[in-house]
Amino acid sequence: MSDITVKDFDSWVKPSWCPGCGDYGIFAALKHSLAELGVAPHEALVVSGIGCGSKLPDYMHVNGLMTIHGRPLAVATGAKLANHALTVLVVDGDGDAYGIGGNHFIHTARRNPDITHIVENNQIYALTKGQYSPTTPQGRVTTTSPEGVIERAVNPVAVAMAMGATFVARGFAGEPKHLAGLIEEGIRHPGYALIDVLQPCVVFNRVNTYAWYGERVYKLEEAGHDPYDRAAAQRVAAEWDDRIPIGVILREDGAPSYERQVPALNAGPLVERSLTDVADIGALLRRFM
Ligand SMILES: Cc1ncc(C[n+]2csc(CCOP(=O)(O)OP(=O)(O)O)c2C)c(N)n1
Ligand code: SF4
Ligand SMILES: [Mg+2]
Repeated sequence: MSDITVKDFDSWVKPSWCPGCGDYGIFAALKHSLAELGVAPHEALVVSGIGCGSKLPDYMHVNGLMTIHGRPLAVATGAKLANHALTVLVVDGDGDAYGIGGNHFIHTARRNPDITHIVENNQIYALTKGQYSPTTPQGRVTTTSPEGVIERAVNPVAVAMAMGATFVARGFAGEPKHLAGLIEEGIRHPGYALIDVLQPCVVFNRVNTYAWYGERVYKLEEAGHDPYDRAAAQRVAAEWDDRIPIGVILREDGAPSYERQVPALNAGPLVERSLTDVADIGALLRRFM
């Protein structure tokens, strides 16, 4: 039994999210899952991008890094390659993860580094005041789609599966206990784990509210879904509107993580090696001086 508690992750910086924002539920779930797993603040790294949700590392006592918009997965992959022992998480918004960071998203899913990716999916660009995002439903009126969004919405869980992801889940910010369980499973999974989180934005998304989700979400584990069955996972991933599944949609055990397969790291992660073991510093200096 670990003596790490949720309080260990408390910071003196108070969140500036709007009252009622779904990010509070996600924040609580994340702290709870780390405490439950006995991961101490110095053993975890939380990387974010830019957005309302991406402010999260600022509010938490943990190794935190707010990167640039759309790039947290690339930075997190570098950290994991350097230090395999670190529990690496990425927390960012739907615009960050699936829009500007969409290319990193699909390639990280197929690369399979041991990173847990929590996406605060409010279906809008909230920080910049209400432009439509890749997950905004087709036809929705926003500040940048006054006549309705033309494009079809991205289905992130289906995309992750198509790219070969080995752990794909969906949570709901209004069910933080359930979400904490999903985050725990994602952290335990030794590969890339996507946890797309339905996150009400009480200011810029007045349609997908707590009540709207509350009437629709159902738990996959209670419905007898088998996450090891890829065909069943594809069917579940296609469900939306009247019934929205939350829980582990797909998992695959035994696939090696990316960092375990990089030949240059056969002798161990960089943090465990001396600089002279990794490179001939003298030769490098002579070449570039
Ligand atoms: C390269 C770059 N392009 C655009 C922006 C402006 N920008 C900041 S946050 C953001 C959208 C954030 O949306 P999302 O990731 O969904 O986060 P949310 O605010 O909804 O939590 C944009 C477009 C930026 N900071 N950097
Ligand atoms: S604008 Fe929306 S996403 Fe941003 S803090 Fe407020 S409720 Fe949360
Ligand atoms: Mg968003």
